[in-house]
Amino acid sequence: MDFETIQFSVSGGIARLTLNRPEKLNSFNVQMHGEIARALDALEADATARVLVLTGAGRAFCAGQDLDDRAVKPGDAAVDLGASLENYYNPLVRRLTGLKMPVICAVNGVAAGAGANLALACDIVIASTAAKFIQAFCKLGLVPDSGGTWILPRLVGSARAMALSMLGTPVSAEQAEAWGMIWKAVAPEALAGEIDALAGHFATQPTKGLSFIRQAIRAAATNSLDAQLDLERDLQRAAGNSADYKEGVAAFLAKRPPTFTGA
Ligand code: LHQ
Repeated sequence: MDFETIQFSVSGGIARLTLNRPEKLNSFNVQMHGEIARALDALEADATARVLVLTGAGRAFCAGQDLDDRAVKPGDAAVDLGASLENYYNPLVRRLTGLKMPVICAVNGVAAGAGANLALACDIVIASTAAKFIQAFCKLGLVPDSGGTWILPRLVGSARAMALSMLGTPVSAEQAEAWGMIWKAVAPEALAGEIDALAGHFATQPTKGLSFIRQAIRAAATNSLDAQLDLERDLQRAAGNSADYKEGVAAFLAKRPPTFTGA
């Protein structure tokens, strides 16, 4: 596929989407949103893909919205930032969180604004110790978006979410790990190896069961215990009908490694 602002590939069950505007710290413009949407269309249509890895090219992960983009730059014409969220960021977060496979984020460098919250919307976030997370919105008179006001308090609690959002204080990768904001912080030179190992693992795992797990954990943020018990029953029923469940049990009883197909 011909992309300019991203790189996208699927190989060996692993889909990789790399934000690729390094000179602008991989900030989002309309073209990049369009190209990501096309890549996600291709991903959803690709039955071989079993895990998505999201990362950034160059020294940054993503600096959020490109503040130089005509679609969001205050000028003579009125700009509707709500429309920008409605048309681009909200669909992106909805699609990423709704994918039927694990989504890993390799935060290779600074993640600011919508870039920070895009990373936090992923299932497993591993960050280089060269990275930091910045809720930069308050410095522009804006509100954290891309799900930031929803996910951040759930990850780090209201007190930290409020201060980080109102002050825009950078959070180091190590601090983010200590606070439970991300899964792990690793040395910059270890990031690619960690991500490859994790993606390679997921490419051989029961994809359907994993997608039910992410669905259940995400639903738990708003469900009552009663509703969650019902959801677990429904998802377990569906998981129990999967080929991978049969294979997992058969492999266990035969004392051999399972061969999961993702079905
Ligand atoms: C950039 C950007 C950038 C353009 C670095 N845009 N050029 C949603 C809906 C609609 C509208 C509004 O927003 C949103 C959501 C949002 O994401 S709002 C938040 C937008 N993002 C920010 O406010 C972050 C702005 N960037 C920064 O604060 C810094 O660049 C960080 C802390 C990310 C990195 O700092 P440094 O490592 O010191 O790099 P730098 O500032 O020197 O940036 C390098 C270049 O990248 C520089 O260009 P230049 O031509 O001077 O080399 C920057 O202008 C450019 N750049 N972020 N968002």
